Amino acid sequence: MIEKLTANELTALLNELPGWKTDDSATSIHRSFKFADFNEAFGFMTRVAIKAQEMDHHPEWSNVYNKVEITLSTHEAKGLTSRDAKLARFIDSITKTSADA
Ligand code: H2B
Repeated sequence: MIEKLTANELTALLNELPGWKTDDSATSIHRSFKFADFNEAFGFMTRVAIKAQEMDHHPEWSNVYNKVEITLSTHEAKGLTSRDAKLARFIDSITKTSADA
């Protein structure tokens, strides 16, 4: 069973990835993205989907035209783990800051 991030690890992660915020119970992180149009949003989602499938770690997300909402959590651990950190880092690495909603 994968371990949850410690409080210190979570604080460090949020400092490293300032676009992401935790929910009140600190069991997930969330970020909103806004793209030029649906084509860009769906292209982004496709890249995230391929990575998620490779990692066997999947986002909760929604898309409305050019907006994408992503929540990351590790169901198996009922909280945040290094898998969420890795996927969030990947997502940020393929996203320009202008995609912040
Ligand atoms: N994604 C997320 N976010 N959390 C999980 O615990 C998880 C997953 N578990 N994707 C994986 C799939 C598991 O169900 C399969 C069987 O490996």
